[in-house]
Formats: sequence, structure tokens, C-alpha cells
Amino acid sequence: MRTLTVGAAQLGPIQKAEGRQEVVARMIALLDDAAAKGCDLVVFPELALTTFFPRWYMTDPAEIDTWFESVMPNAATKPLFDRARELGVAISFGYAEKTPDGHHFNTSILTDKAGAIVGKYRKIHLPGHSEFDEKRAFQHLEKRYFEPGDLGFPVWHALGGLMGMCICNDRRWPETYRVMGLQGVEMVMLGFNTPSVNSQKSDEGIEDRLFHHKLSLQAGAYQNSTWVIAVAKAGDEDGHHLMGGTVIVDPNGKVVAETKTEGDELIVHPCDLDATRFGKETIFDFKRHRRIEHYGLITSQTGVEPPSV
Ligand code: CDT
Repeated sequence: MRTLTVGAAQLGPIQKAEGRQEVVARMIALLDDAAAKGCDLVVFPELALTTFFPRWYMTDPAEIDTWFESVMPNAATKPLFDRARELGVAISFGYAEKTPDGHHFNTSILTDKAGAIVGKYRKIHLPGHSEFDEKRAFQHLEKRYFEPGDLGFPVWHALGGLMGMCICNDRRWPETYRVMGLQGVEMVMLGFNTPSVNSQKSDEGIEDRLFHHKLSLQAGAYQNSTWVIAVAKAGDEDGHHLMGGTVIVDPNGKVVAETKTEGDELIVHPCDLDATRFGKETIFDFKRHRRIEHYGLITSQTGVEPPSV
């Protein structure tokens, strides 16, 4: 057994006016609880330090940059890194990253148990749109504020296993898991901010949204025989509701732990990384069973091109 005890630390809503220090204090409270419960690793949501700001239309670059971190750790997040190091607990969380040369990414990081950053991922599948869209019930401007990630889907030797990350919308795309699966990933960590209503289809509500969320995670976990840790930012942010549904999914595709609220809430599960072996060595032994000679369209073509009649 190679057991990694994981805490999925859901955050409740963060209002637009709430500062990073307040949020970091909430994250530290969850981290303390996780350490007391024996966690090796605590995973926090996408854009964990602020409200889900891509719902707000902004034009002033200086205002936009107030939502970004140009150094990590920084003054606001140092107490979180310090506490994680004191407790000997690894952490993963998402934030808006501005690079020294001015690029903007939706990023997540993984630290080791000494608080050193050992992995960084930049969100590749950015949902939404880049200009104000009056037809939507509310805006989702990730394509305005972020560039698509430029780091691929790396997998790292960390915490005694093979660890990968993706972010929110990435979880809906089978390619995300498969690229990591081909590197032997044993645990995928991801955070999400998912509105509980479809802004372009008002009759698609929270029940459908939670269904699609779990469907994607469970399929990704099963088809690549990996643990998946999916962590929400949930609840009502300035009148905009985000669904909960923080879950831990085992390599068989089963949900083994799930939050019950839309507030700050920790769920904990002992994840045996060796439980990924059976699937990887049998039905999903890629080397024996994949037929790449038939998969060319996946990387040569983006959109749908029906055959000619
Ligand atoms: N944050 C994020 O990626 N949210 C998306 C919403 C999709 S609707 C524009 C998600 O996939 O949950």
C-alpha cells in the first residue's frame, strides 16, 4: 500500500469585496483541521484566493491586474505556505498568475511537505468568451482574462506517487486525463468554480450540472485508473451561485467521499496509490490495447468535419 491521506478543502463563497488575507485565514483553518485528521496533502479550489472574478466585465488593465498574483508565495499567501511547512502537509491551490513578462494564466500549484512548489499547471481548456455577451444571463470571461496554458499536462514524481493537475473546465475533456494517463498518473488534483445554472440555457440547473461534473470525473478516473480529487468553490458570490460537489473519486470511478454543504468544508480519504495498478495492468493497459494508428484526428483536427456526402 502507498497511502496518501488527502483532504479536499472546499471553500464557500468569496465576495468581491473580500480580501486575500481573510481567505487565506479560512484556508489555514481548513489546513489545521486536515493536519489534525492526518492529511498528507490538502487540495483547494481553482482561483482560491478571490471571488470568481471572470464573471465581471472589466476594461482597465490595471483593475484586471488587481486579481492576479505576480509572485507566489507573496505577502498574502506566505502564512499559508508557512503553516503548511510547519504542519508538514503538502498543498495545492489555484490562483490567477501574471508572469514577469506580462502573461496571464489561470494556474494551480502543488507543493511538497516542506512548502516548496514542485509543480505548476496552467489551465488549457478556457471556457466562456472574451467580449461582453448581452445574450447570456451572466458573463464568463475567462477567454478575456487568461491565455491558454503553455505547460501541457505534466505529471510529477511527488509525495511518493505520480501527481497531475488540471483546472475546472479541463475535467470535461477526455484528452486531459489521457495525456496524464499516458504518463502513468496516479492522482489528478483539480479545483473548480462552476455556476449552478447554464448562462445560455436557464433550464439547465444544478442537478444537471452536478451530473455532468461527476460523469466527467468518474469517467476520467476509471478510464485512466487514477484517483481524482475535485474541489469546489461553492455558494453565493455577490448574487451568483456556484455549485458544490467536492468529491474524491477512486481509480475504479467510484465517488468515495463527497461534501454535504456549500460552505468551507473538508473531506478526507486515505488514497492508496497502489489501487491504480489493477486497472493500469489489465483493461487499461495502454501499451497492449491502444490503437494509435486510428487516433490521428484527435491531434490533427480541432472542430467537427463531417465526411463528405
Ligand atoms: N471555471 C470554469 O472553468 N467553469 C466552467 C463553466 C463552464 S460554463 C462557461 C466549468 O466547466 O465548470
